[in-house]
Amino acid sequence: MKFKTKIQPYRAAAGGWGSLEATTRFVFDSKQALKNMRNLMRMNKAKGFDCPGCAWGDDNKSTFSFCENGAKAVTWEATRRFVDASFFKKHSVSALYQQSDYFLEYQGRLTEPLRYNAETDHYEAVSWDEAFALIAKHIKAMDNPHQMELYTSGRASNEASWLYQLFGRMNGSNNFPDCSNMCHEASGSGLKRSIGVGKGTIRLDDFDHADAIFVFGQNPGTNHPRMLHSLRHAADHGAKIVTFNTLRERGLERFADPQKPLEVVTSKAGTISSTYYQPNLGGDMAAVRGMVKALAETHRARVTAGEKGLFDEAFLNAKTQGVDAYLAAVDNTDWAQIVQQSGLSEQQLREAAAIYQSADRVICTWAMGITQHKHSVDTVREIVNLQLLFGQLGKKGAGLCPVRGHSNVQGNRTMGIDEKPSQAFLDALGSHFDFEPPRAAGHNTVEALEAMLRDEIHVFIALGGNLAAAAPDSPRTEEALQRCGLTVHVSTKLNRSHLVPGAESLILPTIGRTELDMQATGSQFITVEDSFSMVHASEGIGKPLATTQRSETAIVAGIANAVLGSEKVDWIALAADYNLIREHIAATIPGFQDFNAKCEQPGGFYLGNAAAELRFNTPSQKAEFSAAALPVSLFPDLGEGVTAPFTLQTLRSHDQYNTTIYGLDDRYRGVYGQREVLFINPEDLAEMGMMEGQNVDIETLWNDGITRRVSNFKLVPYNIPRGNLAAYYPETNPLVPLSSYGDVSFTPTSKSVPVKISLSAAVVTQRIA
Ligand SMILES: Nc1nc2c(c(=O)[nH]1)N[C@H]1C(S)=C(S)[C@@H](COP(=O)(O)OP(=O)(O)OC[C@H]3O[C@@H](n4cnc5c(=O)[nH]c(N)nc54)[C@H](O)[C@@H]3O)O[C@H]1N2
Ligand SMILES: Nc1nc2c(c(=O)[nH]1)N[C@H]1C(S)=C(S)[C@@H](COP(=O)(O)OP(=O)(O)OC[C@H]3O[C@@H](n4cnc5c(=O)[nH]c(N)nc54)[C@H](O)[C@@H]3O)O[C@H]1N2
Ligand SMILES: [Mo]
Repeated sequence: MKFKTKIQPYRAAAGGWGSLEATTRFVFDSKQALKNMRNLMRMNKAKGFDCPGCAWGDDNKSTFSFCENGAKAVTWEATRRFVDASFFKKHSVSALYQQSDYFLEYQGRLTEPLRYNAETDHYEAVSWDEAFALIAKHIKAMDNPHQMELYTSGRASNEASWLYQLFGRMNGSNNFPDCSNMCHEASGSGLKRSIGVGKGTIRLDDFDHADAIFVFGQNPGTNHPRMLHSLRHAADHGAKIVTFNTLRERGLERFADPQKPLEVVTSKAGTISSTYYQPNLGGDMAAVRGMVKALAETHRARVTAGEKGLFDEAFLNAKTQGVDAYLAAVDNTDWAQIVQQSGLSEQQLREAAAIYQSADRVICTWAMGITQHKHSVDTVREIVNLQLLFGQLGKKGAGLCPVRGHSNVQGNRTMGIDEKPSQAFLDALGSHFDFEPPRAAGHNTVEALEAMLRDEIHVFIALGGNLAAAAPDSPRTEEALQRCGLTVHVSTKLNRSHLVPGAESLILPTIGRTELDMQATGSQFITVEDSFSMVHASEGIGKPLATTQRSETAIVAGIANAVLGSEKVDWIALAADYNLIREHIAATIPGFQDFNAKCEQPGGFYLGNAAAELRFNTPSQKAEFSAAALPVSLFPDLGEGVTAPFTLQTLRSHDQYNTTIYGLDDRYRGVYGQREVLFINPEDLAEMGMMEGQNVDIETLWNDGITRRVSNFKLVPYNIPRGNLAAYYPETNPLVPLSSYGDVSFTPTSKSVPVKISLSAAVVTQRIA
């Protein structure tokens, strides 16, 4: 495939014509325009399916609750192109491995179960029963239950993921690595420690009541487009939107609502951010601390003058603990360190503090720019500290909002996809099913890969996702998968993970969320949970491409039945009627009483959040301040005299869904027809004696002697702080060391990789010639 490449800054607002155009192009390109349009219109409505795009909530009010990128997610699933055994007859696994992720994705839907033949290096057709029998054979041959890893990607439904965790635990292990480990883990860990619950405290309509919204480290224009409606609406009503983002992101600057035709026609775009700060990568903890330092100063000055202070003393006294130690830590942090680490001036941070202080109700939102660093848990807790000082919990229009990634990643955790489950949950599961669940903590994603590399893991099963491309340190991750005795992928589309098989490997084709899920007792719906703890039903409508595809729930049941039999759990009966699964969920997971009845409520039901009601499930039963010091460095000792000239973040383009590459454009950043680009500050470019458009190699500086390099990335000057770089994931995953992960969270540090760059060999030769 050949693409026309160009770099051309995008001058229009986000949304608007650009996204209407792009949406219609995607809808019509996929050759089943009518069916797609019908799908889009039913997305996120009371009846219909939940958008598989992101985990943003839905108000069920507007007629067309879809966005450009949701449209892509849906149309991509609805393709008529397919991959079956005859496709693999033509292509060996090693030949396919040479192809791009875009090529793999473009081949279409997987339609029949396939088994890898190591002798011929081709996948071949296998029956479902043979596939389940093969899995059972491998699992029964393990020396102990901890030799299996059950990976989950956040699109799996509540029903499928609950059944999956039950299977894993009945088989004896808590090894449940999942995509969340690479994503919002720091939010869960940080929030749990600070406020006792690892989820956001606000509801969607809180955005209508906020006076200020602080948006840290996220790019909603691309990754949560429906969030722009909430931000735009809030801004129109006078709320201040303050953005902290290393890059200038178009979607955070201006937004024309594509669902308001007048706005599009008149190009009347609304301003989103009233103030935009560009901290250094990893500089947000310092930035928030700087704000608090300024606020504490004002607070004390007022109190000394006999006036009412800034902080909410009543809230602090009644509901929190540790404020004095925290403020002492703030006093101990000097401005020089704050300015150096945040990359923002004292004046900018005082200005941000002034906006914060003038708002009665404040929401703080964040995503990967906060969670994929070494000190992410401390950074999340620093944001909580700020909010606690002002009592910004338990009131309308205020609170904490980690904006989740995958559409049901929050639900998966609620259902028990958790390598460190609570003892109470295990007790409930054990007594309901009369078995003794494993008590020891299992592996997260990094630990799972490490164990695989040590040859401690025999069976790897993935309920969705694409671990080979999503995990860091690609060559080591691929080797980890290849070292397994059996790898099993429950997937909708061909991806990189299928091409690094274990000694034996299976691809099990599943139907997607948009498709009709017909089981023995009739058509089934599933449920999901959004970022705002709303659980609702989702029912597909499209006819599956092949009768040989099965639902995720049926596949999990098939595996469990083959391994464990039906003595304790009649897995096959559960897969025949998902209501039965929901009855078990109701009996084992808090908040799900009368689950089946509640699914009838239009828009779903709210799970509740104790912290939002000022009940804190922490050791002190209060919200706990964290008094962590700012990190001394984001990197380990890189060797004598070695310092990293650049810090690289790896992020998403506009035309991708994680490792799924829809197209090669990144419209809002002005990149077309290519993905191997490196965003760099123009002054850094000049200082390096390099020019726009030249190709460079990027090499990681690390302390383990391993060379990590990617080549031929085109330099694109961009509005980004000096010393910071940005390039797309997953192309740059080979640069992220597996041993570089967040403290406590174990999340790979995808947003801070120490690197150096040099002109690529081809260019150097050209120059010499
Ligand atoms: N269309 C689409 N939608 C998606 C996804 C997708 O791939 N495509 N992925 C889904 C998933 S799983 C997730 S987790 C979310 C991801 O949503 P995002 O978190 O928005 O994803 P990223 O592209 O990684 O963008 C990170 C943003 O944070 C900024 N940033 C990076 N480091 C820092 C930092 O240290 N400080 C600050 N202040 N800013 C920083 C970057 O400049 C960038 O704007 O989106 C979900 N929705
Ligand atoms: N360098 C770097 N690495 C990162 C990140 C980063 O910002 N930078 N982000 C991290 C984040 S936030 C995340 S969440 C992870 C994502 O990690 P994963 O969730 O593992 O990856 P995805 O790309 O979302 O998975 C895509 C695959 O899922 C399958 N799939 C799609 N829909 C369905 C379905 O309905 N059912 C089933 N069974 N399968 C389906 C398809 O086969 C598709 O190829 O990546 C992480 N990796
Ligand atoms: Mo994510």
